Amino acid sequence: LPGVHEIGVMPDREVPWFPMNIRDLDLTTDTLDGGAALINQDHPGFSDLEYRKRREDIVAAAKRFRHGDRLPRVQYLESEVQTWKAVYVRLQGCHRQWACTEYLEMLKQMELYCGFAPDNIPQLEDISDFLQQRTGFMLRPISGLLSARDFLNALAFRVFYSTQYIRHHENPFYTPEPDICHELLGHVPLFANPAFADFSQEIGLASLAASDDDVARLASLYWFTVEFGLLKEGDKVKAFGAGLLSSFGEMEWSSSHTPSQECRDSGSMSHQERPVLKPLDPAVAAKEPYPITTYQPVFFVAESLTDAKRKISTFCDTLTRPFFPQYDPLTQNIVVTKAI
Ligand code: HBI
Ligand code: FE
Repeated sequence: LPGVHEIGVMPDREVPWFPMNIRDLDLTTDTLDGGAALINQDHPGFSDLEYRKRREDIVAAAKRFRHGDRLPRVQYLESEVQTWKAVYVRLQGCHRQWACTEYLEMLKQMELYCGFAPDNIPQLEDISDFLQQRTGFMLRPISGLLSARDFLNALAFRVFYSTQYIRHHENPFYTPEPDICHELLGHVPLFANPAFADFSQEIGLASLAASDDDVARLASLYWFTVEFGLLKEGDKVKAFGAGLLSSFGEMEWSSSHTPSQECRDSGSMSHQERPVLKPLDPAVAAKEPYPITTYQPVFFVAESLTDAKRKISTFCDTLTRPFFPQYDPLTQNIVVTKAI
């Protein structure tokens, strides 16, 4: 195997296949829906043939992509920019109130260097170049939802899969699947933060050759941190999870222990119920059930992003595998340094 060094005793157990070099990610881009991009009858764009055709074009470029290629640039349509703008403007007020400082500072920089603006949908290529200079993270275009294993495995290489199409214009504030608004306004800014980048990669490394049960645990941990994580800032609780940062409804709900008039959207949440906030404990988060189509009943609160990094790192060390993989950024190989 390329990249395997210093194996004392070869593991005699079979482990699930995993990418050993960053190029191997070219082999794991099969999406769960076989590339139809999850348009089913519930999807707002289901019966809009023009929308479907447009998505197919954008998705086709993602499918042709191979490691080392330039990231496809999309010439977005005026109607797509309008959808983006509606989301961008709607989120700005909520971010000021509920986004963590690290996110706000990075969004400002991305406005300066990556073309983030209400009237412009930024290009993955520009963002990826920026992230590589900050934390070594890079973006890779993808046509839709991957398996949790394939998705998490890429994080070991500091690669984040990003969709490039946009939600249907009829409903700018709802999407049943990831889209460019969720990726860019939710995920991307924090990958420029070193602690965040590090723990994302740790989850990725822990997922390589992991058992199906451990992949499910890591997907759950990912969900409660990268997607829906909260952190403390003084006496306030702020959002760092992308599912929160890209949805004013979720942000409002997660912070409904401190109700606000400004971002309240009447009827968007049940007023009797409040979410439960728990201190971040990865072992607990890894087992916590979560709904994917309704607001989250439970959130985990980290002390800070470095606190999350420390706790996630400790947790990942508790998962047992026949070997211990590390990433060598010089060769872009996974290196197995210790047989256990
Ligand atoms: N695939 N493209 C894509 N984007 C995601 O955010 C994503 C995924 N597959 C699986 C997944 N997320 C979740 O299972 C995470 O919890 C890993
Ligand atoms: Fe996401």
